[in-house]
Amino acid sequence: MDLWEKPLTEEWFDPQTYRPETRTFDRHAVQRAIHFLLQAKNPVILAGSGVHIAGAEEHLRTLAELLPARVATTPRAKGVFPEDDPHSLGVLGVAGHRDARATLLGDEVDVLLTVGASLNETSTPNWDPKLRPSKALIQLDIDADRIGRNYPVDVALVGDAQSILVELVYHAHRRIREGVFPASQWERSAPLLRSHARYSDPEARTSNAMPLTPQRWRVDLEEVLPSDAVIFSDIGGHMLFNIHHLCIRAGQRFVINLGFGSMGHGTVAPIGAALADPMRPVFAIVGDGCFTMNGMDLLTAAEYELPVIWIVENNNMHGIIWHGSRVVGRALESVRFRRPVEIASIARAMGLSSWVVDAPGRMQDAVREALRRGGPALIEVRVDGSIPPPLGERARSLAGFIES
Ligand SMILES: Cc1ncc(C[n+]2csc(CCOP(=O)(O)OP(=O)(O)O)c2C)c(N)n1
Ligand SMILES: [Mg+2]
Repeated sequence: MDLWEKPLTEEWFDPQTYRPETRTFDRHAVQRAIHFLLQAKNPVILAGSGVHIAGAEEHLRTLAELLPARVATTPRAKGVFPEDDPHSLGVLGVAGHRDARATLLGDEVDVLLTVGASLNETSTPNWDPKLRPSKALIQLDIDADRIGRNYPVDVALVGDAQSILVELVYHAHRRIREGVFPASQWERSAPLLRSHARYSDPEARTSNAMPLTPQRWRVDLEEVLPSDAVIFSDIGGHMLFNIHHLCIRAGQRFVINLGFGSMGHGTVAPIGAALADPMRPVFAIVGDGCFTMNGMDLLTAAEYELPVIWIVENNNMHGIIWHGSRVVGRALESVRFRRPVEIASIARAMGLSSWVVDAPGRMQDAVREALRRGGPALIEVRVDGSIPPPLGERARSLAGFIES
């Protein structure tokens, strides 16, 4: 105690004095990158979470429109480029979209620019060699040590994503003024699909089935998600459904903690977000497994009347483990709950407004009412747990590991 109570006489240093920010750029590298990008017939940008950290969303859009380039994001960066934009390929990697996969792993792409993406296992479909473009790979990263680590690069752009995108746009404009015409052919290709057909299971998105499909209520939710919403996802099958089936638009933000992927981040972190940015509507989409591991933290939100809206997808199981184990070959029955938990009642006992949604077309009213009331709220969605999340290639590749 006496130690803790002692006044400190330490001198504190401004972080800038010992952790300088990498805002510089290499002009020659920028010029080379623009040379390749303006010559590219099918330029593609793969945007990672560095775009968000640098606050470079607008700069990314400017460059993409200028060329034009088609843009995919990593799962973690979902939404840094608006997914309803005509140039959006969606997400590449775990639970990602057909357009991103077909384009980035196809043979059309001649120049690929990656921005703030570490090119890890989940975002590169297991370091697929087909990700390499035919003419040039341009890798932009603030950490020089990441460059060329997983794919050989033709142009390395070391630095902050915003600073370098500003330079890329500046130099592209200059070259265009000098008479160079961008060679991009994308405008002549068939436009990308934007309706339900864009997704891997379009029927489930419009299904009126009961029990409710995990896809359908997410489509319902999109109708009422505010244009500046921050949406947290926890870890599990619900995360895969979130990555695949929510369309994140300009102004919205999607957050997942894919680092160590610990259950609970998506349940608890939104409390911090609501404290940090009280003007933005904060949502959390979490599974019943994550919720029952960490849900007591809702008391903090109740205590401080923080307007977080939790949507708990209740499938009575650790769905990703059950479905994943079936793909790998042996269903783990122990991860299904024998007794269903009434999540909405837990929330009510803690002083939150709560609703149960168990039918198509009902999510909208629950969300509108939660937003109108303004305090912490929880919506329990009861879904058909037998519908597998979009595990896709990842499950097959994990299955491969086990066999070998
Ligand atoms: C702390 C922690 N324990 C275990 C895991 C492994 N794990 C990942 S997802 C998951 C189950 C998630 O269940 P739920 O929240 O109900 O999501 P669902 O898959 O059903 O959508 C488990 C056990 C983990 N990621 N973190
Ligand atoms: Mg579950």
